[in-house]
Amino acid sequence: NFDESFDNVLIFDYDKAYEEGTVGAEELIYSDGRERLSLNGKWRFHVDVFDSAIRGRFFDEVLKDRQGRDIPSDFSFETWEEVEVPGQWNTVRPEYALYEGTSLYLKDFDYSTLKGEEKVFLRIGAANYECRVWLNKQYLGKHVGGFTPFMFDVTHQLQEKNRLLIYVNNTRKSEAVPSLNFDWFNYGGLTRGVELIKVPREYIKTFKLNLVSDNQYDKLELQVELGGYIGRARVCTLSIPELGISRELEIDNKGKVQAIIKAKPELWSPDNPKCYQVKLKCDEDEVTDQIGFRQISTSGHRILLNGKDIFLKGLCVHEESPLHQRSVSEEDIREVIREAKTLNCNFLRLTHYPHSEKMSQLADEMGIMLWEEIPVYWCLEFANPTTYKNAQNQMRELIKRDNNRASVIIWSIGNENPDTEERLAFMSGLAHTVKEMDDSRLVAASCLIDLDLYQIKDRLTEHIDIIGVNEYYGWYFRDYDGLIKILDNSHVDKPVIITETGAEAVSGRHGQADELYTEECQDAMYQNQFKVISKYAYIRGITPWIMYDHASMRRMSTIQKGYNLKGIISNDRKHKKLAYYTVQEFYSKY
Ligand code: GCB
Repeated sequence: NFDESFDNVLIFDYDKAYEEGTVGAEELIYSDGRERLSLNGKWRFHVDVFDSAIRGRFFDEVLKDRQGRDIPSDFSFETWEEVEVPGQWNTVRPEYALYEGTSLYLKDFDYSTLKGEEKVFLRIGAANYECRVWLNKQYLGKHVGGFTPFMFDVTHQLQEKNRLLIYVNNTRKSEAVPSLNFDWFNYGGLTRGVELIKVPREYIKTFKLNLVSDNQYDKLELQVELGGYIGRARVCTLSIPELGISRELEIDNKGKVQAIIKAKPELWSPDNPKCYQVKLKCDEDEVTDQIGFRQISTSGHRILLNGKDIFLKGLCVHEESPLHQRSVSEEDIREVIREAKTLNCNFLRLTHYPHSEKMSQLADEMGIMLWEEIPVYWCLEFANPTTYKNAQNQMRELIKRDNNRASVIIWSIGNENPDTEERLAFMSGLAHTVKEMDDSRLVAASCLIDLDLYQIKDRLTEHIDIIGVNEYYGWYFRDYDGLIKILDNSHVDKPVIITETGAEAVSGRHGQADELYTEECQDAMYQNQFKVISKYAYIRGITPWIMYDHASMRRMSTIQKGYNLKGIISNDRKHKKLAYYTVQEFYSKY
């Protein structure tokens, strides 16, 4: 059978390579200062429900049988439709709105051939969910996980005329992260940008610069790792002109730099989002970035930013444009942050997966603290080692991407997961991974309440710095007595953030406060919640659910009509519900 023989070759070999970490595992710090070629814009596109293109080896372009004889084919790339990258296929045509499966993207582009010993990486900002890539008919590898960037070294595949073919499949799977059931829209496709990045033979692979942890304010810690290291570069130069820093630092024989540099930067905070122009040069490679410096820590029930007690005044937000798209523009993101600041927020919880890197860059610039999360959401196959590896990989890719962003103060390892032995091992493992990679931020998760004992109770809390609590008193539970009982009964030794609370309101629907789905009902819930929550000193932040109404495939129902309506602003961002003003006023008092 033609189809099956190719399935075996393709699926078996590539999965094994992925398992061994030999494909899709390239790493390169993302920053300005390098030669890049954007491949964004118009691509050709083909929905492929039965994977015919892969089975039929479209990427070979000439179809042959096993004996090498031509076989008739009925396809031509020229006839594929045109789509925009970044984007999602769901908005291309009404027929694709709820499509979950395979699609193929094709881009032809020219590249001037490499003269010296440079390397070129192909970087895909995000592809939801599984992605396989061919360049000039050669298979580069696959990536799993819909929200983090990944790279391939394409130095040897690049030609003057190039054809890039990308398979993206957003089928929900039990073993995936997230798994089968989640409350947001499963957009499919190349949802973030695609580009080529050129680097010299020895290049800066990773670099991290932050204030030395342990609440010190006069020392920076620099960690650099070079890629392709052959011992040519002996030193790298760090410059931060505004701090009068220009330091040559020695590279060790493994191509690494670890240095402590005396400096007393002005501290970053939402009120003073001070960032410094930083340049790092190693031989021929040079990267530049805007970096802010701050300390974040906890002490008992308190959260300390630069040593000072803060209350996190936030909101949850999904990544979705007002046009019902996952791919968001810079202006869309600026609008979110501006709106949050108008609401007197100093914090946003980016749910439930990594948002675009543009968000954390702009949060640095505009001054808002962030909670970043991976989609370890509800039930996963916690006992499945492949699922763990996948979640861990998504966490690592996110940390590597944003480790120089001052705005990111919390890494969240998950949301509302059942308290089983397998889940505890899985998530405490993730907490450990985070701590190992980054001691300059806090680890959190939205944990569990025991509804029999009326207590915040979750074994995971031992492994994290901040306890998130999602509770929907006033909505899923209509009264507030339970909430008061829980908060009275809970003896936590760490700061708690109410990471979710909310109620549904159809934008513009009015009625009595006890009439469900009206703005008055939603608003009453907010007023009651704030009254209760503000009495508990161990609660050090709130991020109600949610800033904007958002699309969700599991809410195809009478009133919700495909949307989670708990936004305090409508999905098109045009209408502010009554609760908006209650949040704004409450936060103005802190
Ligand atoms: C939750 C989830 C969130 C949902 C929300 C809701 O607990 O964490 O993803 O959208 O409740 O509206 O039910």
